[in-house]
Amino acid sequence: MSSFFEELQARGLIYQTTDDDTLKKKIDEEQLKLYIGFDPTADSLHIGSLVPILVLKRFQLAGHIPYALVGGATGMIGDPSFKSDERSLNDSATVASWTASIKSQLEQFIDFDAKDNAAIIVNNYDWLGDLSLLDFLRDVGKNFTINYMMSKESVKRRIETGISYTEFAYQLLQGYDFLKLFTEHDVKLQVGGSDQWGNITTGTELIRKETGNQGFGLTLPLITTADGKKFGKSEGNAIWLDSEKTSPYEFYQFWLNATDDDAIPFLKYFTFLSLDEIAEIEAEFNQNRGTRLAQKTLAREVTTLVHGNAAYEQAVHISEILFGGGDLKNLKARDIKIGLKDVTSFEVQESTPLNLVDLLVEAKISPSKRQAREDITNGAIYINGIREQDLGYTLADEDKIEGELAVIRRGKKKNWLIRF
Ligand code: 545
Repeated sequence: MSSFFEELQARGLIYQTTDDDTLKKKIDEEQLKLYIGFDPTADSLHIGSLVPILVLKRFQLAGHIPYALVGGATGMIGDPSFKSDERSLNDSATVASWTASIKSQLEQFIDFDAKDNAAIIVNNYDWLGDLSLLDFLRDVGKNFTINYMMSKESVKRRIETGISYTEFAYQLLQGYDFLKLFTEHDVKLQVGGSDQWGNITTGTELIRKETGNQGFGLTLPLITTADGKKFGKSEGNAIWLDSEKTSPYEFYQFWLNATDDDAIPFLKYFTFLSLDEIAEIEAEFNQNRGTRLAQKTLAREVTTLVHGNAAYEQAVHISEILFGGGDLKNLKARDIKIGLKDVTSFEVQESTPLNLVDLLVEAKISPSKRQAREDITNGAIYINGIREQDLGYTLADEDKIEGELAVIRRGKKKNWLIRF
């Protein structure tokens, strides 16, 4: 594909721009500096930030210079955009520590050593931190009417429920950042999710008023799923980029569980496979969706991007052990629970007998004592992946993975999760 702008369009990554034609020309013909901002609202980014992060990388691969802005200052205020309630303020030590974590996460994705277009990371605390209130009101605030600020979708939505003056002023801080980066770094384009449109256009407006020049904005679509479920959650939990908060196995499983309808668009948004490669995968996948080729490719590509190849291989290995057989002892209880979330689980009570024959009956793994004995002698029973043929076997502490659970398998496929 000759044009990078067209490639972004073909991937479904462009939701809205301030000026399609001029921007397309700039993106395709010049080396542009562009930025995306991330507020430290938690100690880690989650997959809701992945499309924007990868877009920074896409621009870099196309030769442009990406700026990642961490909102050390704006994180102390809270963006009201598309939030139905007022946020509670975080204290400055917390925000400072989250700023550091977010910064180091962003650093994994973009290249700070690229020869002609090294990425740059900035923190808006460096200029907003000691901007005086009087200067702010005179230099920034004077450019906007309350009417203009209230016309933003993000503010309008909150008029009924209420919005503090603090959050109301947020758009001016983000606008000021864009002006600052525009005048001092020649950053001409701000990118963000579609929820950021109002804040981005406050910036282009401020740039126009203060400098008479044109800044550009581009928004990305918010990712939705074909079945209308909220994207980015699994069993109600956010999928974080930090492997301590969401294990690489859980992360891998999340992508593997994408529906058939989501898998192809997700390949376009979340991977660097070319559109031609994706078209080939789609054709093959449509021949036989049972292969789950699209989901497997997606899970491989995104897990490798975020956690590296070794973590991806380990995730595949965990699946093989869980579903293909093998010793489960070295797996994490958490990963086992995720992998086996759909299997029947049995809660061990004080009164539950732990000798194998009785436990098989109690947990309804074998229908009767007679059958239980037969299953054991026939070699059909596995504890944590290891065959157990001793009729007198009693489950002991060493069978409890992290003291919490054991997996009993009967026959080739059927698993039970025994919870202690
Ligand atoms: C601050 C100052 C600027 C420019 C931008 C900002 C941040 C912006 C904002 N963005 C969102 C965000 O989420 C928290 C990240 C997790 C720790 O609030 N006002 O910071 C998200 N953003 C990426 C995309 C977004 C947006 O980081 O723009 O749309 C999500 O896809 O919600 O000068």
